[in-house]
Amino acid sequence: MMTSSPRETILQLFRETTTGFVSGVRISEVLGVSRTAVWKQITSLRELGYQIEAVPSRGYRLVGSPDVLLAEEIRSGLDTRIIGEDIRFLTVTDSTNLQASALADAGAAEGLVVVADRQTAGKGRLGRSWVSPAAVNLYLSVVLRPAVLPVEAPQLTFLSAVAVCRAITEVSGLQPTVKWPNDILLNGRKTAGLLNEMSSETDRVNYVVLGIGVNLNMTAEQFPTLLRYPATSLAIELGRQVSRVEFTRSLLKQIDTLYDEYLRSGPRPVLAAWEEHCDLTGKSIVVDCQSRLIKGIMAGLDDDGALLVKTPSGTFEKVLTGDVRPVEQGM
Ligand code: BT5
Repeated sequence: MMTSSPRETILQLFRETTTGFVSGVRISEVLGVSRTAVWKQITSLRELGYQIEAVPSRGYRLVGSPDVLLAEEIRSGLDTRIIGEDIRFLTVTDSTNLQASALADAGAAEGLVVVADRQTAGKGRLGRSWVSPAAVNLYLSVVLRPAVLPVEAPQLTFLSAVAVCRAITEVSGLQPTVKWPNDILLNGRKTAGLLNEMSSETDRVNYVVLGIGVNLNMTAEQFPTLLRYPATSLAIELGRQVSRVEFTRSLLKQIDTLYDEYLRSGPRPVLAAWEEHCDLTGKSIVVDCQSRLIKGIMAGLDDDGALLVKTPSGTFEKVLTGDVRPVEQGM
């Protein structure tokens, strides 16, 4: 069962009221605390940016809510089975992946979500970093404990990618594309990155952390000048801000649905959904594998998430790591 914090309960009472007002007496009855304790909770909500009026003899009225990724905001109306029963919001942290891994090592249950307003050491792949300014984006990690072999765990990267694409479309109407293995693009520019990390033994996964960074309301000035790929945010593409809370709720719902499907039907439906979002499927590509270049037609994904490239001689090459780019006309 989910347990509600006093703040969460008060926000719920505001949501349920038909008159707009919730009396102090009612809050103190529901929480089972004194009127002074109620006042302290109202003050703490105000400090977070909630605008709450106190009207004598009528009670409290909520007149404005901030777009803060508080667990109670995300959970409100979140209809999921596994994901998000336990949500930890951190105003600032090093990396949500590090925090989620530490909690998973300490025994956290499947479905735990760690979300931060800002990261000081946001991680990309291969020791790279993820730019994570405050108040604009989403930095989130989910702990899963699937009963799969360690070699199968990379399939979950594609699950996160499809979930992010669907959440973007649900919240903004935009149609993202994916780039193997872990990028989500809008108009060819990177708008989200994924970093899945795993703890495993030889033949079993202890846990997987799905790390997801989405540029939601970041402005062009907030991007560093030197990035590996051109980057963008939903707000830049849309010309308006999006609600971080609404996006997060949509994302968790999508992850929940896809994970349920993954557990019941295996990886194929998720991999097929990813292939549908990939605009390079069937096109000529070059894969830079550091030591060599592979040229061919992008054929799709193998069951373990490896990239399949059909070479000019008709054979299939299976690529586990590399950087994909389209073959430009005239090359
Ligand atoms: C990724 O790495 O794309 C994985 C990013 C995962 C970030 C999330 S945030 C929540 C969770 N907690 C963490 O600590 N991490 C995860 P990679 O493919 O290696 O791309 C990193 C490269 O993208 C950097 O070297 C930059 O060039 C560029 N980059 C950095 N920050 C960016 C941003 N906010 N938007 C677009 N590109 C960025």
